[in-house]
Amino acid sequence: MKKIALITGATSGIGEACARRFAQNGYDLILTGRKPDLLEHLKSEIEKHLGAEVLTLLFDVRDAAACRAAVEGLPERWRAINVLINNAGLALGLDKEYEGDMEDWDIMIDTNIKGLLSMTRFVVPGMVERNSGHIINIGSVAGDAAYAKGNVYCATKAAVKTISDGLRIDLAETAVRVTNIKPGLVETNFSVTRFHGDAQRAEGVYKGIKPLSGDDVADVALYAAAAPAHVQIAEVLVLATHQASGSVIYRES
Ligand code: NDP
Ligand code: 8X3
Repeated sequence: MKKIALITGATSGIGEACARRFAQNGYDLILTGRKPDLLEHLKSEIEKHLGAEVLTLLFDVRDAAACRAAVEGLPERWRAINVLINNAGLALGLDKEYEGDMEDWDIMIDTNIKGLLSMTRFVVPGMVERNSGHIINIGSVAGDAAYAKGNVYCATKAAVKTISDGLRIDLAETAVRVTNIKPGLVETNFSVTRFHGDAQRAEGVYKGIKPLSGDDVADVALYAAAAPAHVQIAEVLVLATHQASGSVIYRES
């Protein structure tokens, strides 16, 4: 029986790259997202070309009841999840804290913190019962220290770090592992979303620097998952070579 990875937010960027990377390396996949066409397209492509079996689940991670129903409703064959990748997340806006959009704040907090917590709450008990499993949270360099106008997004990723650390403590008596991956600049749909669809402004974020790709982050996730059972990759900060921190980025002009 192949291992099973559940990936949230699999319809784009890092989540999509993790889907392909884990499929290439012997996992069957539970892929979750909000866009049915993209999910089904990814499922058929992976099943056809990468030989993995894929189950898709359509829900918004902000809806705790939907998260619960999705996990509790899994068919028997899919219940023993080996790896949970809490990837679904976003930044909205880049504004001074005292001028920020409060609706954007709610969406970031509800997705990046509460959505991740819901999935953890519903998937991890099964892992504890089986004394086997791995939770990989996609945090960010943004959680290490605030950067200008990053305020609430940075806070959500700082929360991901603390939530990962807390879970690792609570699971120390089990064989279940917890990894927090903290990428820097990754070229995905992230900045287009942050700037509410302004693709030109988003392009500027990656100007003069070769950013990471979703695949680069997926490689780190796979490395953590593939480590021997006694090795827990607790946290990884992964940056583009010309990025030194959330706010120090060297750009060629
Ligand atoms: P993308 O925008 O390319 O992908 C984000 C994915 O998350 C999409 O599939 C999106 O689906 C999904 N998603 C967002 N909100 C929800 C929700 N409420 N319910 C379900 N799915 C949701 O960005 P990335 O791949 O870059 O982002 C993935 C993760 O990586 C995020 O947690 C982000 O914070 C983190 N990260 C990104 C970095 C970067 O520079 N790109 C760096 C560090 C961390 P939909 O299209 O339906 O919104
Ligand atoms: C995404 C990385 O630095 O653009 O978490 O916020 S950053």
